[in-house]
Amino acid sequence: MAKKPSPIKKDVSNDKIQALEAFKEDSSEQFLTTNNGVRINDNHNSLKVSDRGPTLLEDFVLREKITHFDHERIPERVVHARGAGAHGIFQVYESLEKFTCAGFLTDPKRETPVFVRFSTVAGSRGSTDLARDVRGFAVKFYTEEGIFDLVGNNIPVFFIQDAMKFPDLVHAVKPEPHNEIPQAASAHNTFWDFISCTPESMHMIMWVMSDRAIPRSYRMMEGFGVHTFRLINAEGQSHFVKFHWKPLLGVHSVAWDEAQIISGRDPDFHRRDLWMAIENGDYPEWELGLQIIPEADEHKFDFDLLDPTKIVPEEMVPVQRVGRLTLNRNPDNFFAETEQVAFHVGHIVRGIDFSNDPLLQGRLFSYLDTQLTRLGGPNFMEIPINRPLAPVHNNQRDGFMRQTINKGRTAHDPNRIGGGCPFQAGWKQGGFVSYTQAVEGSKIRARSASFSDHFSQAALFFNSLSLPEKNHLIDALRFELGKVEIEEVRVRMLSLLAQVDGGLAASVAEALTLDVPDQPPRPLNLNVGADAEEGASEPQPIAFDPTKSPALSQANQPCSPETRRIAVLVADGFDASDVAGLRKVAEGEGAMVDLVSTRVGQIKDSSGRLHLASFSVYTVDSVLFDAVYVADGGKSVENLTLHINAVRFLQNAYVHCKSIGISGSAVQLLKLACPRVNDGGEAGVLVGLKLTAEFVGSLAQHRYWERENTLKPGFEEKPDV
Ligand code: HDD
Repeated sequence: MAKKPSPIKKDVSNDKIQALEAFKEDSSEQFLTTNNGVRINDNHNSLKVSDRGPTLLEDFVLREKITHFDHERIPERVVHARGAGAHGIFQVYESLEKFTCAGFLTDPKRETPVFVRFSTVAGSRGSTDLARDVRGFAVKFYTEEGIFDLVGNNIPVFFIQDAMKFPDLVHAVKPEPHNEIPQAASAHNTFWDFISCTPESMHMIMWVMSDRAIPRSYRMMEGFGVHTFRLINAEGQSHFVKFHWKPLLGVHSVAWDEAQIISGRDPDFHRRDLWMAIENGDYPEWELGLQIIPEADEHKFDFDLLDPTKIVPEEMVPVQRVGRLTLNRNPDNFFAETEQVAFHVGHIVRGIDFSNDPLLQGRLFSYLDTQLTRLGGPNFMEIPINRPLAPVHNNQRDGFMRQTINKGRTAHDPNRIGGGCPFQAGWKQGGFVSYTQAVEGSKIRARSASFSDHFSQAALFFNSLSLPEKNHLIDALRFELGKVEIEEVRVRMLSLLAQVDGGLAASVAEALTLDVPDQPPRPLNLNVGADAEEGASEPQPIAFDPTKSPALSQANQPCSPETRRIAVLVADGFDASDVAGLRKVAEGEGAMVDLVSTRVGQIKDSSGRLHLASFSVYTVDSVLFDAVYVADGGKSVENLTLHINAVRFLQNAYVHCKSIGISGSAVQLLKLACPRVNDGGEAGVLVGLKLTAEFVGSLAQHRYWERENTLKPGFEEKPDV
């Protein structure tokens, strides 16, 4: 199963591209027209009675233009409003027919077109990409047997166990209702009030406070289907499955301070990064991973497979990499494609089926329902980006903006007039048949006791992190709870954190000048209905599992200099041969080099030759790059030292633990920017001459987090209290 076919060819023209082509409009060398196709003679002046007189109601050109403009906006998504999308293809390595009959997972020759949309959850459409937040990772497969949407996130668990709580969760994290503050941030009272009353969210909170919530790039995120699904083979047999996306570039994150600066410098950082990578031909790639669990093993875990706040640790059930997703084409039009794309967990194809996860079951209602408001009616599936490639035949008719012209006089089933068409399809004819599962029980509002351990996997996650990652998580909690004004909420959170890890709770408490309560008050158990019997859903004893899962730490991720951006600081008088040497090595390794100077435009090297600086220290900051190299050249360096922005550029790169190359005389700038660094350098700071190869090599580590110890006192790993 692990065998890979030869790399997928990059510029596939596929059926979906052809299908979209029919709807595209290109106005080059065309006359301007009204929507009726009438050529417009003056697009600048409305029709008036004399040139200073009133405008005439008759002006159909003006009225059409303004009317259309007045209605250009549609409601943004209630969550995941901010996003970016791209087209691509998916191809399975080897047939998975043992487990599923889905064509796109059984035919290794088939290239299935996909559209992927990445998003943040809480912010509005215009909010920053770098908010601390979960990232949506939604994949639409246009398979030959219909559309399959894998509507996942970059975090494998969720805040809540039952869809019933979703509106409350979202109301809590969104800006507070009285003053609509803050935008795209969870660091506020209502969010933490909700969380402090919701112990089931503690595992998710660990992930959201970790570096996973501030990715370096969409291209460097894992994706997860979250819920347990089913795979169904041609014999109708079922296996449970967890879906994963594994980025070939590895999982990497920025620093929180950096994220906040990026939010000001370039709120479109992730969107731009995805766009540029595809334009440059650096197509982002992920492998589809499956954790397959035989039905017979359903109850062999110490958690419930139906509980969306739990992972199946990769060390328990390995992730088999079964295929590859390549994003190779940017949309032509953001609104038509990325904004109008409608994902739905209920878009499923034969060979895949649902589990009884109560969160998933609620989602099955929500996604279809939301599109009716967002896209204005039941015909949203006819919008080009949402149309399946598989032919559509049914008796659904009419509604707002109907595109299809259905022929014939029958729109009912059964019928004799239309010859009984369209027919139902049996299983052997490719019909979708829901998996036959025996179900028995009383009608009750309840949650299974097997869902009640809220802390073991939160602890597993925390324990599995490297020391810098733990520090980042603690700092994130200090930041978030530091913004909470209500002491009771902070104290309740400390109680919950203490049940994850005593050292963690103590470190957070220190920054809040609070004590961790000795006897954590029993968390308000809002899982229980008002009439439930006292103690009826008392949590199970907490089975603390100290085992580490190395797969959870980003410290164990692949990394390479590929597609990384190096800022080369130069000013008039720089040493061009130094920069040329760096460029050669860097580009050879797949990295990108940009000259950043004290102004944009032409600058002179030491021999008077002109070079183009695309950026200046006044238009960008080092937060927008992966590494900084300060080129040699006495005059150039002296010039840079006069600009506080150049000094801060280098200082930020140091503070954010990036690779730094200091060539020859550039040490003067280093001394100014980072007085604490000695000439011998330190982790990730290379000082000297002819160190280009070493410097480019150092990019492969992504970050030198150990430098953080020089910036402030850090977290010490202590035994649990
Ligand atoms: Fe959701 C959008 C992912 C729980 C209701 N969700 C949405 C998107 C993603 C997710 C990636 C954006 C899709 C796009 O790019 O257009 N949602 C998740 C995951 C969840 C989850 C991984 C838990 C495992 N969601 C969830 C629940 C509900 C919703 C429990 C409601 C009961 N989600 C929605 C929604 C959205 C949505 C309101 C907003 C816009 C849309 O659907 O199309 O229906």
